[in-house]
This record gives sequence, C-alpha cells and structure tokens, in this order.
Amino acid sequence: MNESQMVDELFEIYDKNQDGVISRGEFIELIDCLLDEKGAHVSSQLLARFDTNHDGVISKSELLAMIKEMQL
Ligand SMILES: [Ca+2]
Ligand SMILES: [Ca+2]
Repeated sequence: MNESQMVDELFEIYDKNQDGVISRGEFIELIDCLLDEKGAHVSSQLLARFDTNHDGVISKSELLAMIKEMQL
C-alpha cells in the first residue's frame, strides 16, 4: 500500500461525516489510533503543524504530508 492509498483508507475510516476533510474531532480519533497517543494535546499540536492552509481542518494533501514526514 502506498502513501496515497493509505490516506484514502484513513479518510474512509475517520472522515465520519464524509465532507472530504478531517475536522478536529475526527483528527483526535485518527491520532489516537495511528500513533497510539491519547488525548487532545498531541493531536492539537499535530493539527496546528500540518494544517498548512490554516483552515482548521486536515485535507487529503495535508494528511499525506504528515504521513510522509512522520514516516507512518
Ligand atoms: Ca469530516
Ligand atoms: Ca487545512
């Protein structure tokens, strides 16, 4: 599975309302599972770091950048 397939799969699971972006609440659950890191603190930091267009949500391309950088 390549990185962009992984992003598609993660969106299928964690984009609960299927609006095409990962909101803060959805992102907390994603981080919980992906990094085994609990709590809003880590996910807030990651959201701030990888939300590169600062719209408060994570798009597919932003998640892809995160996966590449963190080598998940
Ligand atoms: Ca969503
Ligand atoms: Ca964004």
